[in-house]
Amino acid sequence: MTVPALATSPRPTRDAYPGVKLMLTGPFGVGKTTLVGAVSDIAPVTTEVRMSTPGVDGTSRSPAKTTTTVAMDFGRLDVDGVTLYVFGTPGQDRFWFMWDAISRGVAGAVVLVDVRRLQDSFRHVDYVEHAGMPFVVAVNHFPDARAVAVSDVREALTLGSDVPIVDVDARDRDSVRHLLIALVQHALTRATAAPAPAAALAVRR
Ligand SMILES: Nc1nc2c(ncn2[C@@H]2O[C@H](COP(=O)(O)OP(=O)(O)O)[C@@H](O)[C@H]2O)c(=O)[nH]1
Ligand SMILES: [Mg+2]
Repeated sequence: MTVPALATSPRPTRDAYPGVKLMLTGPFGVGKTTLVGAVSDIAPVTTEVRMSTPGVDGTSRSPAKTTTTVAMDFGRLDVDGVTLYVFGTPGQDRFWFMWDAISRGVAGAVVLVDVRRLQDSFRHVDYVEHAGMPFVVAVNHFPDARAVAVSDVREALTLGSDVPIVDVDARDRDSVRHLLIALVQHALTRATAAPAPAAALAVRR
């Protein structure tokens, strides 16, 4: 039996994808849902639910936080006629499998960090590094966080000198737009600097 709608729908291709897909990742409570909500031109899609057992996901730094993002956050914004799609990773470890789906086809990633617990972001940095995607590290400043030098963040996260580190206020639209533009510029710089892979050359011939 064939399902007509499925049988006739063209498969979406990369060329037909009318915008730039970006990934947003970072530990629980670092401000991902806040960031997407601040910057999105559309009502952000979020899968925020009340936590059944507060504390399970490491809420010690966000004791007032009573919700968690189950699957992902999604927002969309226009920057000079280019549409950016922002996909935030889920807050809970058991949804780790979603990361590969979210990371497919992304132009780059933001790793959001909290300087009070940089170690919580190690695996997020590891993930984007191993995936080989361009990324920027964004420091979300919480009121009781002490000022930390950019060089200390770079050293603590063992980041290469080419990885931009950007300050952000996840609640502020302009600040988040500035961050996402920095990411797109970084991705473009990397794309133009990198030699074209052999496979790509072969099909373009
Ligand atoms: N003061 C301050 N609070 C923030 C900031 N970003 C997020 N928050 C708060 O931190 C808590 C966790 O943010 P949330 O976006 O849910 O984190 P997520 O788990 O990464 O999605 C929420 O109560 C936010 O209101 C920020 O830049 N400054
Ligand atoms: Mg969230």
